[in-house]
Amino acid sequence: MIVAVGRDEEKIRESLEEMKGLCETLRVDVVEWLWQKRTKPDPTTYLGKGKLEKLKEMIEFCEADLVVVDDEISPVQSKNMREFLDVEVLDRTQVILEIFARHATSEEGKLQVEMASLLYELPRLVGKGEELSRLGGGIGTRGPGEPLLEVLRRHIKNRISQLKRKLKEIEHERAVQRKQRLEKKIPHVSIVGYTNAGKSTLLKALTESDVYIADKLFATLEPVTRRLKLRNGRVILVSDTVGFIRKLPHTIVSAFKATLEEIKFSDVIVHLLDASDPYVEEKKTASEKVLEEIGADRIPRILVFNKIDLCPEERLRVLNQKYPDALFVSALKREGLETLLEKIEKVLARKEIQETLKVPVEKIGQIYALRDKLEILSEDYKDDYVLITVKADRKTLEMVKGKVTD
Ligand SMILES: Nc1nc2c(ncn2[C@@H]2O[C@H](COP(=O)(O)OP(=O)(O)OP(=O)(O)O)[C@@H](O)[C@H]2O)c(=O)[nH]1
Ligand SMILES: [Mg+2]
Repeated sequence: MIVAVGRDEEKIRESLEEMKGLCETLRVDVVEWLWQKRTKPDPTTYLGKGKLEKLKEMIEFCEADLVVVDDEISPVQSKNMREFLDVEVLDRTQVILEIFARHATSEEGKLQVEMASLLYELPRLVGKGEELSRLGGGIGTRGPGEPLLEVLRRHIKNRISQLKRKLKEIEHERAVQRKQRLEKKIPHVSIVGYTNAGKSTLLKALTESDVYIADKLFATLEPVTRRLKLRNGRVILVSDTVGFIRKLPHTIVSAFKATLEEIKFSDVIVHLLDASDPYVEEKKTASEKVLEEIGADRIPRILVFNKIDLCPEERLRVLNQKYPDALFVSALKREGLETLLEKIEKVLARKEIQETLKVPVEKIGQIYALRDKLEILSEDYKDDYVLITVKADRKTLEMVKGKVTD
């Protein structure tokens, strides 16, 4: 059973459908949903009294054993609902956390998920006093007269600090790698977008590499980076990252800070959207919000509609009219990828400048060796030097000049 409250029927329906998808990802069968039109949820029971009774009847009728609330609910609401309905109650954040927990494979991913869960749990311990006293001791380090709740809170806090330290270390490693990357001047493109937009499929298609793809939500939790050679010979890095979702719980944003922040260091962002999704525009807005939240909203962005193979002409025409700068691709059928690569090339090139250098003949080899970082536009051989016009970003150009000019 999924329940929700809100004012706008259209919005609720859309969000409920998404929650259904989230549940299915967890292999939870959704038998029914119920929603209530009201400005704000009831502070103690989420749904109003009448609706709650109706929900209880429905649960008995369908023999449901789980209620999922499409919102983040308070400990009190959760406790009251559980007691009244006599079934397990999960909220939106818990469902997303559970998906993340099942999909995390790397050490970092697992630590981040644990961190997010604990951040969620901590302020919720209060409502759990009774359950805890039923659990009894068992934690073992309770000081004299220290209430069990306090012990648990202390344990969670300690674990959070421990996780923070570990994640800091990983973050540090990342920063080192990033520094090396920045020093090597390899341009970096991040593919971002709503979960299930096809980000991993696009990365795979662009780089012809093996990337995990699945028709489930949040299939990718850890960023994957691959090298790609553009047609002008330049090498770039392309990453795919954790998908966005509306109402992305802040405990997740905070725990996945390092992962999400990688996006901030890209030179170009490819914002991928599923053109066949009727809610594509809401998802676009939700993703833009996340980009803003992580401070990545000023990076040059290319809007790309994916899955055009699933769309009728008419729909593509409408989208094209509305978003004249957007590109249209099918990552699965590998359509439109050339145009996308050209566009990436162009956007990267905007940051570059060109200059004509006077290079002694014996040093020209050094310029050729840097071909994956710069573009040679023309060469004019004179007696003992070459006039060569190259295009690169300012720093590479400085570095080249230092090396090859007298
Ligand atoms: N028809 C069609 N399906 C596509 C296309 N691109 C991706 N898909 C399918 O969409 C589903 C999701 O693809 P992924 O690449 O895993 O999506 P993602 O954005 O990485 O998703 P998360 O990692 O879960 O956020 C898969 O079933 C893909 O096969 C496309 O161009 N056309
Ligand atoms: Mg993915």
